[in-house]
Amino acid sequence: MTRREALKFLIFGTAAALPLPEAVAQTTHWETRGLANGTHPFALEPLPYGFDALSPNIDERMLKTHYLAVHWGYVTELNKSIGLDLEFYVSWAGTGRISGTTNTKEHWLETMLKDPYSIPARIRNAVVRNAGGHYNHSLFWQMMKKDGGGEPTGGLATVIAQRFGDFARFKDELLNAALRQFGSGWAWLTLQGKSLNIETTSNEDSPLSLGREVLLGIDLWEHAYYSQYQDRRADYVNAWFNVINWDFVAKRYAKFTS
Ligand code: MN3
Repeated sequence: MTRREALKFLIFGTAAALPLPEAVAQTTHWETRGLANGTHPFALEPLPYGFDALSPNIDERMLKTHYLAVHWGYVTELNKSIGLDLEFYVSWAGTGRISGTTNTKEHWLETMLKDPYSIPARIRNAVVRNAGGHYNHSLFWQMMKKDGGGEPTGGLATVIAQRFGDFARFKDELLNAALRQFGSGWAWLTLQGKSLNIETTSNEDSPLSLGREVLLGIDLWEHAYYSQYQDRRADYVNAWFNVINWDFVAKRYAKFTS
């Protein structure tokens, strides 16, 4: 299935014939020097829930398009741009760094974002842009869940209260940052050392490139909310708070601080 066919499918297709995400990922054909189909390093990982799981906060059609068209596009373009420099690709493949587990690929993705100058100059911009898109969206799906929301507990709740006063103030601050972000981008709760911060990035820029770790983030591109919320970005952000997967956020906090 080509991207054009997938898009056509999203618009005109029926639920019964919906392709599996894995199938979409496997049919992400790309042609480049020396690399056969099927050897592309990155794939669209399955969503951890169904397309209707976040409804009504994030409706099925919007999530489907976001995942199958937007995220898939980043993965496809990331593979294509990496494939334009066979030496760069082989430098990872040759040492076995991409032949193993998903973790290994995650490590590669993180390395590219933390140290963009490790990427050959002529493919750097395209790789960083699409690696950011892939990384941000891969986390975004996991940061949400069916029947999520509420407030964090345990150590994460304590540091949020210490840093922001209380959960309500934290929520206000994140909402305000999201509203102030001009144009496409993301609002984040990040970790720098042991310090929590709310910040925003433009386009698909990753906090990793600024030396931070990501705990939580919200996609502020219009494709993430416009079809359901139009220009009511605040309504979207408030609804998103109802689907946050705080367990996932707490695990990330523990991973980076323990
Ligand atoms: Mn997006």
